[in-house]
Amino acid sequence: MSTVIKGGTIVTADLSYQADVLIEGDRIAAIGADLEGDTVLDATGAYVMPGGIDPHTHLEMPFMGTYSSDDFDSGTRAALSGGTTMVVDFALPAPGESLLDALKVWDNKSGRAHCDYSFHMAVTWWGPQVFEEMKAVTEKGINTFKHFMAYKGSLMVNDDEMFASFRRCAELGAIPLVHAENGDVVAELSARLLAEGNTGPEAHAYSRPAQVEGEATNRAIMIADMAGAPLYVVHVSCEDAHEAIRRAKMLGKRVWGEPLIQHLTLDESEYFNKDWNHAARRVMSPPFRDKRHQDSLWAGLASGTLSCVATDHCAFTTEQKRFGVGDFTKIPNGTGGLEDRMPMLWTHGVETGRLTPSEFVAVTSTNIAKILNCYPRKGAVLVGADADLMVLDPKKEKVIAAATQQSAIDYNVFEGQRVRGLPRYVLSRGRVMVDDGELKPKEGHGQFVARPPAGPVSTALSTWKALTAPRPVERAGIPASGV
Ligand code: DUC
Ligand code: ZN
Ligand code: ZN
Ligand code: ZN
Repeated sequence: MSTVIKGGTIVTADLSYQADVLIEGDRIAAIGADLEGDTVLDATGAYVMPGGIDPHTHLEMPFMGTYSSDDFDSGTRAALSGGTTMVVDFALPAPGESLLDALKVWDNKSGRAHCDYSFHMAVTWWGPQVFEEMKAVTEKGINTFKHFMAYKGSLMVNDDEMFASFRRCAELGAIPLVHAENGDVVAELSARLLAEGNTGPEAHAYSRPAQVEGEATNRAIMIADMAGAPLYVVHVSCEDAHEAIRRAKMLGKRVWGEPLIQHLTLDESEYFNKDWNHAARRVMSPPFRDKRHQDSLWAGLASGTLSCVATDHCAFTTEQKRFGVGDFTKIPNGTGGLEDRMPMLWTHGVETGRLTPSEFVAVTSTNIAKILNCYPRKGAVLVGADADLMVLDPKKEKVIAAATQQSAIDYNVFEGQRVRGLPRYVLSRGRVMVDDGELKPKEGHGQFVARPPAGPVSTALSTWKALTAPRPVERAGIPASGV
């Protein structure tokens, strides 16, 4: 059985050109003119691009006393219907829990996936067991370790733990990820706001100003530099964090930043909506910011100082959000977006001229595959690559509505937005999952994508070398002890 996508314009992160794509089994078999196949998908007037990769999701995650409401079934259906063909979810050991045990839990849950997936591993505590298990985790094809600098008292790791873990990452050729917010300051501000009677969702935004993110981003970059590790900063939401990343990049450090589609398109005014439910449904960390920060994020995507667009998809129902009535710190943090990331970015990015179609492909797919080390199996339209493809129709449009979404929650933070650039076809390893706009899911079709360490980390410009080099006294033949 072969399939040919005919008559479209192929768009990659590098270039656009007219060609047909022939798929045999789960791979791309040929790219060229006048190809023939058993099944023909008409891509006339449309763009053929690598399926989206969402590098940041939380499906069925235990968090803040509940579980996020999209699992690998509804979550990956949502992904596919929006043109995303791979998700990278976070295996989350509770503090004290074995990393390998957590991985088994995530392995089980992901059996329902409709599209391919991979995992990051969260480091939520530190000790000899974690040090040992990190190696075993990389051997299972996971080369990314996430650190929460916020959520004091639960998931947060301190600087000494982060430094030790980053050094371990460097040794293993793995990449540390950070959720960069100063958890101590957030805890202080939250307690003070509550004591002053500020209990509503808008206080969530006051408790996490841009400075807490800027400070933590700077700190993580410096710690990574001292550890000789690269760094991937998730959900960069503000100029303060972006500035730190820009500066690090200019100094030759391997630091990547990931803004979310929510921060690019929604702003802090959402928290001042008089409807408590409306505001609480948009509570996530970091919170939405003002236009100045949004402009900075868009500029970062265009200039390349920010690399990937994700969702941090972590969906809670209104009923779950209402756990926080009377105390904003109990509103489960998280919003959805998996289904909407690609059309929202196309509409607000490409249609406005902020991004070119190739930049769109880069930040939704190719850059992510390269950084996370699954390129060119994923993120590419190349012979031999997995046939994870989207045929994007720039004229096809809809109005986003919870009533018609795949996600299991009862609202959508983008409700009412008119978007264009919807998928005409989506293929996951050769199987047509969206057929002429209609989702044809297949539970269990998704496979784990191994992403082993890419090899020794380049520490070219890192201060780690200087820190570990012989000291002046040792070079002079005097023992370091001075004796
Ligand atoms: N932020 C959220 O809003 N939800 C999940 C975890 C996170 O860091
Ligand atoms: Zn986070
Ligand atoms: Zn509303
Ligand atoms: Zn997250």
